[in-house]
Amino acid sequence: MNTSGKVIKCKAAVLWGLNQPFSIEEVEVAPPKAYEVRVKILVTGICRTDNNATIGVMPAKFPVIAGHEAVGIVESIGEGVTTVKPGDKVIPLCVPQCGTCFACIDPNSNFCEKIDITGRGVLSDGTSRFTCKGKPIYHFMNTSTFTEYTVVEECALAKIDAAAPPEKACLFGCAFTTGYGAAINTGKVTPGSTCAVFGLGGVGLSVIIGCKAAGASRIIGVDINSRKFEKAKAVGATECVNPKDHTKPISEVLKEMTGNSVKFTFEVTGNLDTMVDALASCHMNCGISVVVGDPPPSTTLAFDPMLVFTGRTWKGCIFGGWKTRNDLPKLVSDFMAKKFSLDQLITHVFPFNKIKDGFELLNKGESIRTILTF
Ligand code: PAD
Ligand code: ZN
Ligand code: ZN
Repeated sequence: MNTSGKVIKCKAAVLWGLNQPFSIEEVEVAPPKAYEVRVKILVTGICRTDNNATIGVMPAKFPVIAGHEAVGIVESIGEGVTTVKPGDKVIPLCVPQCGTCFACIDPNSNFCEKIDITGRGVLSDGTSRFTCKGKPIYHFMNTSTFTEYTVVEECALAKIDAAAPPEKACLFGCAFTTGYGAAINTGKVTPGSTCAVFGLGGVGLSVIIGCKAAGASRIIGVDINSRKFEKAKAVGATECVNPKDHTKPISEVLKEMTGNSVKFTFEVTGNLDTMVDALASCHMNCGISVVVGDPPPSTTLAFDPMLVFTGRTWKGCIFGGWKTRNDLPKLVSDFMAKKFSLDQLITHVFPFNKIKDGFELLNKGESIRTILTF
């Protein structure tokens, strides 16, 4: 049946309010307006950032359809859309690439002004394409993928190889791209170096894959959940350490383990204390520490300025620093050419209506990535 130009009724997981459970509802998805695209979602991953939205750590407007790590097929396009067509395999982009803003023009920046990390929850014309029970439902991070159909702006879509397997390629929509890019683009890990990665979830494991690809000779995984160590080692960690097993600060433990030679550290938990620990853990003069975990909103951080005065560099990145529309198709091609494997990152594959089980596993620390299929 040709659905182009018509409202589509489909299943979606709606969050009616903060700290409310995901509720599977029938929603109406309006056709795309100019420069917008309606996408049939095939699979979507569960990321910590989605959970953060449910508890107010990531800004969102409610009621909302969350989700941002997906692969879909273009169902229909709005007026003026030229870069994708119905049938194309695509990844919705929580970091768009409009191509015209300051960040898009600057070769070293990817923080496109079209990004929605402040919880605007609407498309460019100020409205939503979702309704449920007569109420408008807000979008999330330009993507909203916990639904069978979504509408996104053309600049928030990367067209990928039609042969890419959706249940793996969805990880390019967040976890892999973020972590791998943090190591390659932001940290610029050097061959033979020693790295420490704080937080061994889907994003942290992807940082390890990036450190390994960059030629790091020692990669130390740090996590308060020792059940994460096996996977970390499987993707390239040379050793792992649990701060809870030590009475000394973790920066001292790492210094002793390495003879004070940790050059790169990555914070991939989103905890303020860990951000300072990771900074303190890299070499006092030439160390580079990268903040990848989402900091809680409206918080400030106290730290000893001596940590940077002596020469450490403290950096952060959104979505691994990639220019998303340009770079994602190339990353997917590298994956198809078997330059890296994503198998270790996927621990569970569930049908979409088991979304609550997926979040429960995440919060119990029992999953890396759960992929939901439609
Ligand atoms: P996850 O919950 O799967 O993994 C986080 C890991 O951190 C878990 O294994 C925890 O046990 C571990 N952890 C928690 N507290 C500590 C601590 N104090 N010390 C050491 N380890 C700890 O999350 P994820 O991998 O999906 O995401 C990780 C972070 O990255 C999270 O904050 C998420 O919001 C953020 C993120 N940032 C971007 C970006 O563009 N910067 C993109 C995607 C996700
Ligand atoms: Zn832009
Ligand atoms: Zn994410």
